[in-house]
Amino acid sequence: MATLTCKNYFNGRWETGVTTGISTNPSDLDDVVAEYARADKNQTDNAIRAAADASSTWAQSTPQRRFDALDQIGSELIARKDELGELLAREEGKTLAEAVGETVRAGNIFKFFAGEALRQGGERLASVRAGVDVEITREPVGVVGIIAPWNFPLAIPAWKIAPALAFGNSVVFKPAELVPACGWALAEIISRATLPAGVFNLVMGSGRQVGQALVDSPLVNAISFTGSVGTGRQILKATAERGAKVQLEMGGKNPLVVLADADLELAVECTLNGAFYSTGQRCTASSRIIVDAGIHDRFVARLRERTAALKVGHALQRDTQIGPVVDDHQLQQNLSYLEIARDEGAEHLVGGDTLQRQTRGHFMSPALFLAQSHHRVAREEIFGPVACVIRADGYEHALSLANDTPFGLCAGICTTSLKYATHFKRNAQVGMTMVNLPTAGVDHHVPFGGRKESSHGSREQGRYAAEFYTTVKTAYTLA
Ligand code: TXE
Repeated sequence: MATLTCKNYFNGRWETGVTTGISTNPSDLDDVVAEYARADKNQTDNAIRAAADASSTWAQSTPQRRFDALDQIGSELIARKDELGELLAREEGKTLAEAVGETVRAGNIFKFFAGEALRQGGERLASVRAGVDVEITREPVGVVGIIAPWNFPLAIPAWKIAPALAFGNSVVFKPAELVPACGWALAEIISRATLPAGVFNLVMGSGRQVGQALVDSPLVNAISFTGSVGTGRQILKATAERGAKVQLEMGGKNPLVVLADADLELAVECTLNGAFYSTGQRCTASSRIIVDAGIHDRFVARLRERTAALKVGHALQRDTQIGPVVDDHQLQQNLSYLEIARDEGAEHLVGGDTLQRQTRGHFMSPALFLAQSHHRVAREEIFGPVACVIRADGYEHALSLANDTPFGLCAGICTTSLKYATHFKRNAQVGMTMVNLPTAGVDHHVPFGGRKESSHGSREQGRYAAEFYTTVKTAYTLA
């Protein structure tokens, strides 16, 4: 397949970088997906200045103008879903079906926020003082720095860029180094939406140079980040020091509780999807399967059988269910957790082998362990196709195991009991709960985010995105 040449986009122009990098196909390491421009701190600062210069023009643009731009971007993403989905599957390694689905989701997100641009409203109240009116309105924050991970290279940038633009902010977008072609393809579509020069900028390069420059720049008013807990914490410190607004989406170690009264096949299906689809590389993946003793042995036998039957292979092959691990570093991290699990006494049930396929790729069979809640494999985010089953004695025990984690993104339960489903929804210490559904797989028009170490700041997506991408003004008038 052809290698794409991907430039950066600053101030309405396509620019080469200071150096060039490559991205490779994790299903076929001999396939170079892209040669991309890598910016340094200087170039990033130039892009930030362009965004700052353009911000007042865009802040004053009409809602119709913003609607038209975002709607056009959304429509093009959806119209080109097959081609962009193929690029995404080729560069990131999720299956073609998942990648096409992600592309459509990204398009729908732009269309949702096109509508939000038109719906922006405020409040008007009578003052407590006679003859005074009070108006509460939302204004743009200014320049938003967007730092994205590799695992959803279209959807995550979409759910940050779309609200930023809808609410009148200018954007400097830094994609992850593993997926520059996806970032560039999205930027290329945005570049044709007739935004004023500088309103949207793409800067590819390293976290240390480009990411850090965004985090440190006094011209960047807000940072929206998704990635690892370690990087998120550094960004939190740096932005706190200079008083910038910040929103962080980080790790997860999401539980799926299976009660004795659950529909066995449905529970197994939810587990396979949540734990292993997208190669387990989702922050909402369920890697702790907490199973009541009443169903434990039947569930484990069926889950083991279904896990062993999953088809691992090239992301672009139609019958592949589990694509490759994204890169060698992530593969080694996954494999190291298998060692850790065995050393700590977890019982290995199936999988965890590196696999040879027709092309050279980072293929690994999904791994399943019987573990205890204190095992590292049951506590730390692995971010690969590795899940553990933990035995529970009844609902109360299962709930306390589910909440026994520093993370709090998503939690699921499989049960036919309304009583337990309702109690779980109210008492799981997370931002999102699922009943009889996989923990991964969320709608694009409602809030996304978690508690504890998973998230920091206000929610992403849906109407709640306005909290981050706007600042509130209260205006008093003597009538
Ligand atoms: O994340 P990083 P990586 C977890 C997952 C994975 C691990 C490492 O466990 O194995 O993180 O992935 C930019 N200042 N998740 O290396 O380093 C970086 O260039 C500013 C979970 O991809 O956090 C990239 O664009 N930016 C997560 C982005 O931050 C910096 C999704 C994320 O990179 C920077 C992804 C710095 N100092 C990874 N250093 C989830 N749960 O969804 C790096 N970056």
